[in-house]
Amino acid sequence: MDNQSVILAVANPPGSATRGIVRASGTDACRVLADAMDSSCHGANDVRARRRGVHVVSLLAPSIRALAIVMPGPASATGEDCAEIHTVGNPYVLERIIEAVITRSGGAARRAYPGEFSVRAVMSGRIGIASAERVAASIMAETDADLAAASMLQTGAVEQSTARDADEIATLLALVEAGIDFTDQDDVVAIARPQLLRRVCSVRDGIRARCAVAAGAESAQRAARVVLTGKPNTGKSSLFNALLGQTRTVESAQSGTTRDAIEHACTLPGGTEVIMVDAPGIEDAVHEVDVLMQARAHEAINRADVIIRCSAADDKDPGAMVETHSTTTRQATTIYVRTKCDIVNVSTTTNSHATIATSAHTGAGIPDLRNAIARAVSKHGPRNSHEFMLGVARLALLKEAANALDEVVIIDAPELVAAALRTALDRLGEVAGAIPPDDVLGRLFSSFCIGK
Ligand SMILES: Nc1nc2c(ncn2[C@@H]2O[C@H](COP(=O)(O)OP(=O)(O)OP(=O)(O)O)[C@@H](O)[C@H]2O)c(=O)[nH]1
Ligand SMILES: [Mg+2]
Repeated sequence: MDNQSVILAVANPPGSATRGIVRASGTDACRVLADAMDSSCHGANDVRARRRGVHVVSLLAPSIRALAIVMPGPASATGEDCAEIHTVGNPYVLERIIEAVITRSGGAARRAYPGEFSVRAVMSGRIGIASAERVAASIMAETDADLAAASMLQTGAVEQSTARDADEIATLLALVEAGIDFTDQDDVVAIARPQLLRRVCSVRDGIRARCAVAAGAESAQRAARVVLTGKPNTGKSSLFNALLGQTRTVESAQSGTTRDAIEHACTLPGGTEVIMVDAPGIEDAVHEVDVLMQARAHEAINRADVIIRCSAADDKDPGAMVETHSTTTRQATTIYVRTKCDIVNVSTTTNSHATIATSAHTGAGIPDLRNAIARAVSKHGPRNSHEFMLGVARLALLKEAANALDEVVIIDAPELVAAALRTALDRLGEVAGAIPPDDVLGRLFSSFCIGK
């Protein structure tokens, strides 16, 4: 990753806003921005001189007045010189500013990659890898539960246990190296291989166990996706709105009203938050748009943790829909629901499965359905096992450490054993606080958005 260029990005969310921000970071950030300003304006000289503070400037292209905020390094978010241009929140104007700055920079500036501002903050030691993971998790959060999980990413438990592992591996490495260096001296005894293997395997198994707990905690923390599905016009959207307690999606007597998967966070009894998804009705695709709708519906079903299969109370052949859905690839829990039960009374037990009778119009059965979803979601595991919450970067580092320790078990030559132990020690050291190498950072920061 190139650390020399000045990186630029729009730092506010996509779309129009009252104010817009172009963010720059890099050793030459102030000079590069000043070159895109009218130098007869005092503010441009303050920016060029890296003077901390807010300066009024005139941009050359487009020719508008703006505020420039200068935050010289190392006391800045990235540790480098940072500067921001605050102006009108028009995406077109912000893009023009970035283009103009890059063009005038003579190759010194470029657009930032996703997460690159945070990469630089980690590289310069301004934030630790755990904080960066927390930023990544916060960016991707869809619910309050996701945000809470993001905040748990920095409990320190992982660092402490990893520091203990690193300590043990450092001891073993010292013993192995002593064996290599002093084989001719009687009073230095290298560690016996069985003892070495026992201690290495103990550390490795501990690491793997923590990785497994972390993976479990991650999936437990992720809000479950609850997808409503069934034939067109079954009353899925009406049920979706009834479950949410607000009208979020269009209901209509016309078949095929819902054309896209619509998502909304929903809090269930007991406080569990889920992502409720209203999907297009399942039917044979005739027109081009039907193909797209069916693709959206199947995509939603395939990502579901809980599937609510809806069939209308007056549907003479509700089983047909059940067959259509048998291609689901994930292990989702299915809840069978009869809709529109205010029109016709239905039996809620069939030979194969229990069914919940509902009516979006009268509200009958909605509390039962909400309870059933909460029960189904709770099957996905405890949602508070976040002591060992890990982000993707630290998880990858720990896995690499465990893999290196696997090598110790299968190779015999002391030099190679020492090299593998050193690799494991480096990875563990990175988790316990040191700076991780570029490739691991790349894995983490590819999940960021530009400007973060
Ligand atoms: N009587 C009665 N009518 C309902 C109920 N739920 C939905 N409807 C009616 O059924 C029709 C279809 O409702 P929607 O919720 O749009 O059905 P949908 O399954 O989302 O339909 P598509 O999006 O086209 O697949 C509308 O006219 C609703 O008013 C209900 O509980 N009782
Ligand atoms: Mg609908």
